[in-house]
Amino acid sequence: AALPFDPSSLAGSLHARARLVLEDNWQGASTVPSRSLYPHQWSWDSAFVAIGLRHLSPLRAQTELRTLFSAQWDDGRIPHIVFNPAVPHDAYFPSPDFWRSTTAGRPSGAPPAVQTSGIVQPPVHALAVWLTHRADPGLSRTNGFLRRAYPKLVSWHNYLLRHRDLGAGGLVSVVHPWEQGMDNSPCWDPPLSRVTPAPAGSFTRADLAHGAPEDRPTDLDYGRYVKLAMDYRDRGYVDGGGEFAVEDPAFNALLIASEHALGLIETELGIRSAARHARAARLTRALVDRLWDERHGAFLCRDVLTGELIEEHGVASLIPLILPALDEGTARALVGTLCGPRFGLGSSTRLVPSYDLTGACFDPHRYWRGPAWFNVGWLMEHGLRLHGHGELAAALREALLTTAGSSDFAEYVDPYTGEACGAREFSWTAALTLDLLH
Ligand code: 9WN
Repeated sequence: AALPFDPSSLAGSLHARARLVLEDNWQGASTVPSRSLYPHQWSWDSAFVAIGLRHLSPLRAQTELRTLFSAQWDDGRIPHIVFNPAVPHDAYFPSPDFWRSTTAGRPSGAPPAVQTSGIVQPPVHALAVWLTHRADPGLSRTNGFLRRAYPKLVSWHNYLLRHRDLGAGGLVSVVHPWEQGMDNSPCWDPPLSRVTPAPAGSFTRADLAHGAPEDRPTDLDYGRYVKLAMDYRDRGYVDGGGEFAVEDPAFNALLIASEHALGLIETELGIRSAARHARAARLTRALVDRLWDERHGAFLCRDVLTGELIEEHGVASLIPLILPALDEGTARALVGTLCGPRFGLGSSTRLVPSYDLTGACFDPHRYWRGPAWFNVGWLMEHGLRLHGHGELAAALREALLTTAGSSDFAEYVDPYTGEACGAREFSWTAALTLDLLH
């Protein structure tokens, strides 16, 4: 009889290469996104990494997440960066002395023993915890992984829902473009245009030592990122009152998906989960009520400070396709947009661009203004399968795997040609490749 296919048995295979990337980027208790460009632990990167790592070592995936959770603040926030004290300060900007999480009276209950940033990233963690638990439920029961992660996830989601509903409409706002994770998306251009940038000479970027300037955000973008982060820090990381607050469809959709995962975790732990699923349903309704744009068949971002929807189509507008409770009409419209001229899937592109191909700001190489990213592709592949578009999902999966291999696990790629951009041997590209192979 034929043996079951074991992808790891092929030396030099995509599986073996992806595994090597994760081994090289492992620091002993967590994984760096890239050894050159991002030499610390990042929040949503670690969640995606755990999703792949669980196929190699469920214990290591658990450790990845536990390390991140040990940097959680008393108010529940999970910081977007956990700094490695062994890495020189000038290796990444902004460094710990910019964020000052352990000084200035431990703002908002930042942990005393580890240095972190003060902003957050998309809440993919409950999903990652649930999938990591499922990879080896026996181990997780024996070492209490799920039981110990649960209260941390609850307080993380409560932080977002209690402190970040800045638009008072039941959704979470991000207060910095880095929080949403798609740093220089053209969706941020209108709200950012109101922010006076920090003077160019007042900080030194470290990213340009490792990345081509035409693939990265501009100096003007950075000036504004710095100004917003400094103001937040100087307010003691207290929410409300800042110059930037945006309700984003991807951030909120990931929160909803993670609320459902938290419901599954509760059932597994013998805790009633009805309230959790009801909250996810409420959030889904708020997402549709506040951000759905019928005319374009896409979700949009809402600028909370003006109350206006932002008329730019970043790929975040499609990510709610991952939600099982999305009604079929909305899901169909999203798939239409994904395959239409703005994103071109299956006609002009084989991967999902990060921004509208027809948009005035489209640039196939500049970071989140056009290139295709693998975490986005992975999410869209799931969404397509979930809503019954198996053929499209299979073609996207194939394209993601081929391009991950040919680009040496690039951070992002030209959505037309698959040409590698940014860092190579990027952790979530390798991790999600492994997940797609299993
Ligand atoms: C700022 C680590 C992170 C990702 C983000 C990506 C990029 C950082 C940067 O790298 O952002 O957080 O310095 O550009 O945009 O999504 O988590 O991989």
